Amino acid sequence: MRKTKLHDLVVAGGRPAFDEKLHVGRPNLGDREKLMQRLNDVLDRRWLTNAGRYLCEFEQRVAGFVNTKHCVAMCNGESALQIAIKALGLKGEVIVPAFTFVATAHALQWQGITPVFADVDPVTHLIDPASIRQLISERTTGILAVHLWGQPCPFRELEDLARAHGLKLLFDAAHAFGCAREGRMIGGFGDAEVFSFHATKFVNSLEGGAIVTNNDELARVARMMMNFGFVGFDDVRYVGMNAKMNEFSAAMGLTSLEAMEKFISLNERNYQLYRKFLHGIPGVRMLEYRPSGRFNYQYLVADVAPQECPILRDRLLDVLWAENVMARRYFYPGVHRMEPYRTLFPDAAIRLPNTERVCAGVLVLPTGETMAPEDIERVCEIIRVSVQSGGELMRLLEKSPCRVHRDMTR
Ligand code: T4K
Repeated sequence: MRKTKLHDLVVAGGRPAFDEKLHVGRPNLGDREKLMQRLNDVLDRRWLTNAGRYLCEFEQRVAGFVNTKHCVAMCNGESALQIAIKALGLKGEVIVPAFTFVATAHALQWQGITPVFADVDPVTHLIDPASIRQLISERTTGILAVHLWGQPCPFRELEDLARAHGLKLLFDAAHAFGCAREGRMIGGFGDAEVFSFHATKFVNSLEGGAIVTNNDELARVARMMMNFGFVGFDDVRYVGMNAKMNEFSAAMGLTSLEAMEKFISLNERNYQLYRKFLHGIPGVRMLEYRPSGRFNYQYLVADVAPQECPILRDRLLDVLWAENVMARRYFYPGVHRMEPYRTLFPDAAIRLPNTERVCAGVLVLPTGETMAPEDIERVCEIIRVSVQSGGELMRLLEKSPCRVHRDMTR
């Protein structure tokens, strides 16, 4: 159903714009037939996991694509982060952005390392080197920066800071596969970088992650750690864990990799359509990407500015969910406001003003291969009508609050 006026909206008595839910992380699938061939081959050969053929091919292709000496693929991005952190020998305190997915901080806290939260740039949402500088202490052993939304971090400043203070530099590149800055692919920065290939990522292996690095020793240690610490059949040298990627995941990862360029161009098309259809709506803007980079556009990030937009971001989310548009307010309320960090650092918000502001404004919109151009136009119509109806809509929502974003049904 098209939306042109307040009473067309579900919250004002209309019918939903979409019969089916539109999701932010709807997986891209790639060539199904090729995937099925690979899965059958895995079953025929009865080699299901533990350094299988598809895993080795996936690692080689990822390393070749991002131009690093090593790729160590694992069962998910958070495990890969944990192993990278351990293999790098981080301890004490590590500086991380407060505006990220909670896995970034958990990967440290899980092994008794204190995440120290830095603020972010209010425009790019990336970690702010000036904030990091103020947080470096005698206990700091590293910086764990995040290429948020696939935008490369300010790597020169971060490399200078790490060098000047003798710190390790690790990048959480969960959002940034296929991205580049100034001609350098994400993957080769710092001591190591970590990708996620979770189902919701534009290249996915169902669940999956990887450490990429040019450091031979780091790759060797990481490979042991993710296989219980084994070197040979009977020789264990480290406290390891089981973080191996299985063959079905690797088969999916390869199939997804082969369709990557198609996914990027669809995501970019979707991004440009959102920009076009949201243009001129007061206080609602799409994230702008720097011209010098290559991006995967897998997260379509809008910002709803409270001073300019007559409707609050959270009320807009209520309206969208009622229409079956499952937009997300990633990464609300900020890692520093989640447990255990909220209790450990009750005053953190005071020195994170940009994080607080960004958390209150971000709205991530559905994209991926299942979104047709007319779907995007209709999502934007809902936003336009909501903003145009501003005060009246806010009063209506106050009378019959419809906090649908708390309903997690799929
Ligand atoms: N670092 C950063 C910066 C990250 O963003 C992440 C993960 C990590 C590290 C850790 O990497 P992994 O260990 O996950 O490999 C999702 C993803 O689970 C997570 O991978 C991702 N970041 C995060 C940003 O988003 P949730 O809790 O929002 O997922 P969920 O289940 O609500 O799904 C998101 C949307 O996708 C929903 O609208 C439903 C839809 N969906 C999801 C799945 C799994 C589908 O349509 N189909 C599906 O199969 O965390």
